[in-house]
Amino acid sequence: MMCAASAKIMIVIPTYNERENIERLIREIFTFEPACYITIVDDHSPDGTGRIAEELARTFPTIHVIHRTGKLGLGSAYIEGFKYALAEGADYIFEMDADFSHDPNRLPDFLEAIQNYDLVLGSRYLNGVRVEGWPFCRLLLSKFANIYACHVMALPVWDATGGFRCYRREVLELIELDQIRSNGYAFQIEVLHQALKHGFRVKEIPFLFREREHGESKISRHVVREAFWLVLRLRAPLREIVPHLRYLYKDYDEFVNTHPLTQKRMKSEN
Ligand SMILES: Nc1nc2c(ncn2[C@@H]2O[C@H](COP(=O)(O)OP(=O)(O)OP(=O)(O)O)[C@@H](O)[C@H]2O)c(=O)[nH]1
Ligand SMILES: [Mg+2]
Repeated sequence: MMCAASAKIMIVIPTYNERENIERLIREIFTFEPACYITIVDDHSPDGTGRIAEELARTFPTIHVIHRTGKLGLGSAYIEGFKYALAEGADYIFEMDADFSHDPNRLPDFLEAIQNYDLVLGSRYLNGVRVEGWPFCRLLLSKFANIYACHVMALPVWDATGGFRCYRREVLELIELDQIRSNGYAFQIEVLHQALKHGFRVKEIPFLFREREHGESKISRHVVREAFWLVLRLRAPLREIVPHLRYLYKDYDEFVNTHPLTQKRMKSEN
């Protein structure tokens, strides 16, 4: 297995109006992972985030900026970033928001976990709720969205919509990125679903999500509707949902290991 020291790590950060955050975030990332590469995907932010990113790329040679023509959506920004990371030979590819909701000091924990798994999810809802700064209604929406998605799709996780993740390159190589059309929460759910369908080993690690201090949220009603319909479209057959419920609340590791899709991959590998 590849050891983290020789692996190429790339962090993909989509940005839209993150002027107050981007530079500080980059500097913090480098204090925790000095050898990593960063790809910023900016959608022609009206507040000039793209220009700041460009200046940062001149200072730090391991930063690359993808400038897009306008606000084309979060999912497609990730897909462009992932494709670039694969083309550049990255071994471990991170998804991370620019607004400090995802604390860079946790990057080493993801890298430790990815040594034994294919996809590591930062989880707000594994063994409790770890969200700071959200109004109760927003928390309720997010928590219920995850209960709904994970149960209806029989996903062996507690947080399927989070955007703090680390992928082995093999996962992104096998997933059909061009088939993914969703943009908000649905994007995260769809990529996770595809990874599980291919039988990749998924691990959740708990992290504390903090609401942004600077800048504005880009979340919309459309994002919620999109996720609702995606989950129904990708719903699991009842025979998968029943054992899912039995295990999920009992022995989580056993559940992941006996998940029918993981079993399928193990068989195909032997
Ligand atoms: N390139 C690009 N980035 C986007 C787009 N929409 C959001 N982002 C970025 O994606 C990340 C997550 O977006 P947020 O607006 O923070 O969405 P959220 O985390 O669900 O909501 P809040 O944190 O509550 O504001 C941030 O880094 C945004 O700047 C987009 O259309 N294009
Ligand atoms: Mg955010």
